[in-house]
Amino acid sequence: MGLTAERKAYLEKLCGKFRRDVVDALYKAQTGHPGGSLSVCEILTTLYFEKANVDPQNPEKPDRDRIVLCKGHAAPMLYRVLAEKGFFPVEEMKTLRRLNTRLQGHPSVKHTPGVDLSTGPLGAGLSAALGMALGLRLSKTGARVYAVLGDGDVNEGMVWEACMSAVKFKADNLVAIYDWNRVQLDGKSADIMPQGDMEAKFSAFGWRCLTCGGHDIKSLCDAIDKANAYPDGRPVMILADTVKGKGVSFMEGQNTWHGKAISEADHKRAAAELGGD
Ligand SMILES: Cc1ncc(C[n+]2csc(CCOP(=O)(O)OP(=O)(O)O)c2C)c(N)n1
Ligand SMILES: [Mg+2]
Repeated sequence: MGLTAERKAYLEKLCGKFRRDVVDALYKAQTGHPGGSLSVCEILTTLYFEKANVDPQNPEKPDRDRIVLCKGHAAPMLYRVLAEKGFFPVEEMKTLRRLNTRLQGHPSVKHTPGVDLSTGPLGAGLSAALGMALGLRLSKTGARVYAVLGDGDVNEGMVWEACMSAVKFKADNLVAIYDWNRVQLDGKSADIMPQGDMEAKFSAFGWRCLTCGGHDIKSLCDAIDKANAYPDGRPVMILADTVKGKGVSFMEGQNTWHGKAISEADHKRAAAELGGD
């Protein structure tokens, strides 16, 4: 069934709440990554709440879809989405980045319910996701693997090795979503590593390439539906147009908000923009 207007409004409301809670958690922690977390909000919400086959009551079920947050530094948003979905209590967000927490600075498959792969080193996620996709194909469960990449991932040679291998092995149960905000840790992608025509590049590697609005839940749903509708032997790359720091005006598009502690004054400003309690 397509996305109803009610469901879309519900998911958008959730995203508003997630943004506020993540900013609050990062403020409390005085460490972590605001920009990339805010950027990936709708992508993760659409996957976990609308498109992926996951079950918090049975987090290890073998036929579940796998979701790999390759850009592991955006863990706070992943945790907030997982908590809302029911993998662990929302209250636990208070422990973000504290000693002995299950919610570490980067996702840990060993510690955090619902996490399918420990990530953080950029570039490694897509290769692991490909391995998962090939393994799942052997098990004939129909499970799919969604890998969420950032600009920093795409800079890494290993991603392009995975791109070639995924085509060679016809991994059409692998869907990569590129959170394409065009900003990295210390500047714009255009300055750090100019990307050129990404659609042409992934297509030339043999991927089926789609584009969508990365903050538009309907657009994300349509792209994921298209990706899954006609597996044709090719892996799928969804280029999702996003804004780093989305939702907080003074963070939007600013690499300076990649990984910076939020001051009391900035937290007040952000909270006023995001609303909520
Ligand atoms: C291999 C590797 N090199 C460097 C880093 C440090 N690092 C963490 S995040 C980041 C930039 C990531 O930018 P992007 O993927 O565009 O993330 P987003 O804009 O979505 O936050 C870098 C260089 C890392 N995690 N892994
Ligand atoms: Mg980026």
